[in-house]
Amino acid sequence: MRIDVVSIFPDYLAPLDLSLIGKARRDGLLDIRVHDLRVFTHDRHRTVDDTPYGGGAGMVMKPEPWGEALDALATQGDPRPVLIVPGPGGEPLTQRTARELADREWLVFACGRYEGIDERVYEHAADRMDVRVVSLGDYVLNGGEVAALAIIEAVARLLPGVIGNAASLDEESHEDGLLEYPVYTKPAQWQGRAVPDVLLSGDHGAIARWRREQQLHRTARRRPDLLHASAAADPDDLALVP
Ligand code: 6GU
Repeated sequence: MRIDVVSIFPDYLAPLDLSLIGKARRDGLLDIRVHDLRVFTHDRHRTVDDTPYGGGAGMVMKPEPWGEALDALATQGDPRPVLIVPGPGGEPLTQRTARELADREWLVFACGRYEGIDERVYEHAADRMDVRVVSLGDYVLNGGEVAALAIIEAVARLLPGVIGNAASLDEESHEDGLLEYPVYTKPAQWQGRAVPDVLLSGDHGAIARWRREQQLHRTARRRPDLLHASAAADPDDLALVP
């Protein structure tokens, strides 16, 4: 997969050199290129923002640098890229979104700052790219860079070869619509606290039932919104909901 990231703070994307994503890049599974938006300015101060038409607080990112940056990218390849614009006004990022993006060959991230990017940039980009504004949740970050890191990690780990143990992908929170069950490792006693007996029993049926129940309890308590969708899909689970 190819991923381009455009930002006025390319150094913010330095963590993409680390850990599993860094290894996937070195192994040639991920082609990630980070670009400085200011390269596409032409004035002495390399200006990327200006005051909003209509008034109001803050600054708006100018359309010209973004237009040039996206034009420079979109001639560089054949498949139609997805343009992902991280922002608190976007569609929520979910595991489904991550799976959809993982099926694409080419992702472009436009990391905005300030009050956002001039709306005409989205319209301009839509001729050549599938534009998606994506939010991490209902709170505000200073810019799209941290969100781009999160989205890239959620997507990249779904690609074949990025994660060593692919089986671990299936048993995670959100893959089956529920939160994950609690996990334990050795020692069996620690600080006066015991691992639940059932996990030491060797009874795989009992362990599977206990884990499902824990998932349902945990989801009911922390994310009741998820539980309603999941219980509708699996009526047997209703009996286990506290
Ligand atoms: Cl994706 N961007 C920004 N700037 N703030 C956010 C966000 C994204 N998601 C939640 N808050």
